[in-house]
Amino acid sequence: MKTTDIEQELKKLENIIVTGRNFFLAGHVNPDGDTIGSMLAVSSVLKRLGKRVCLFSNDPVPENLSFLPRTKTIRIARPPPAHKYDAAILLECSTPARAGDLTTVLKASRKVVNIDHHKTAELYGDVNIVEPHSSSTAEIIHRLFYNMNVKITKTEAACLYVGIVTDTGRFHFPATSPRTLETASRLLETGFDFSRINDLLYATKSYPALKLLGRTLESLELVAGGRVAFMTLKTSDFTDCKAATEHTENVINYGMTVPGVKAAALFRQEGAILSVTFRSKARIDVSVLAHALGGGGHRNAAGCKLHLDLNEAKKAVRAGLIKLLDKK
Ligand SMILES: [Mn+2]
Repeated sequence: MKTTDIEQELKKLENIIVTGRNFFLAGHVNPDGDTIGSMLAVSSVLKRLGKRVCLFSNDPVPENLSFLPRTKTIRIARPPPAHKYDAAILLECSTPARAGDLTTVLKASRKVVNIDHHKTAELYGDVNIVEPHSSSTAEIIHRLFYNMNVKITKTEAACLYVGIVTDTGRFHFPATSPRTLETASRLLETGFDFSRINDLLYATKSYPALKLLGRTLESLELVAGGRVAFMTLKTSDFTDCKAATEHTENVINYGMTVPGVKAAALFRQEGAILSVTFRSKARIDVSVLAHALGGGGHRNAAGCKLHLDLNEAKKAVRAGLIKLLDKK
């Protein structure tokens, strides 16, 4: 596992923030709550410090996160013209390509800062704040501001809370640490309405998302002697339900609720590409399999994209998962 001296790297970023004026900020493709929440919080703090910030996302902000403040300030799909940036900060991108095509922007930036909590992260930045023991990028960002003595606002706290609560599955996944809860506690001290946020995130489901959930559950199959749950979504499921990729978020966890299941895979047809999401319990490290198949992620949550047809993909994944399970 690659590690960096976090405190030292945070200090480097702090210096860049203090001395710089123009910043570029991007997250990964198909952004999630941690990416968007962290981006918005960093951008808000930088602006309060009198800096100019360009926010970029390759893909739109998912509908369930549209309640977050100032999501409209994120430039979608097309990277901006290459200004001279003092730094380009990439959030949760294991490689720069995870952010989309930023070649010109990165060339025009004096420093590249890589902030990530995935253990598959590569150390490509001039500054690499890679902390695989962090529950989320938001937790790392909070540490940055805390070290800098920046007092965060209610709104910024809400953004970071969204990052932590979504990445930890509501403080449920093993990556949740005492530090995670301490961070959440500090955020709550600002007095934002976390109960409303939890309602918006977890007690609200759109019609397409619910219909697609039905299809996903219907597709559930148990393999490897009941130790692995497979779920499949075909292109037609998306069109029938008028649903999109973002509506599949977290549905894989239903596969993990079956007693005896140790790992789950969700297969999702997206045109010619097949996206596979993995979940696993305890010490079963699905990131190893995801990595071997050209993807990445965490020990208990990972994914990859395959150029295989569904049956071939299932065979490969089944074999890979059985290998991991038998190692235990
Ligand atoms: Mn994250």
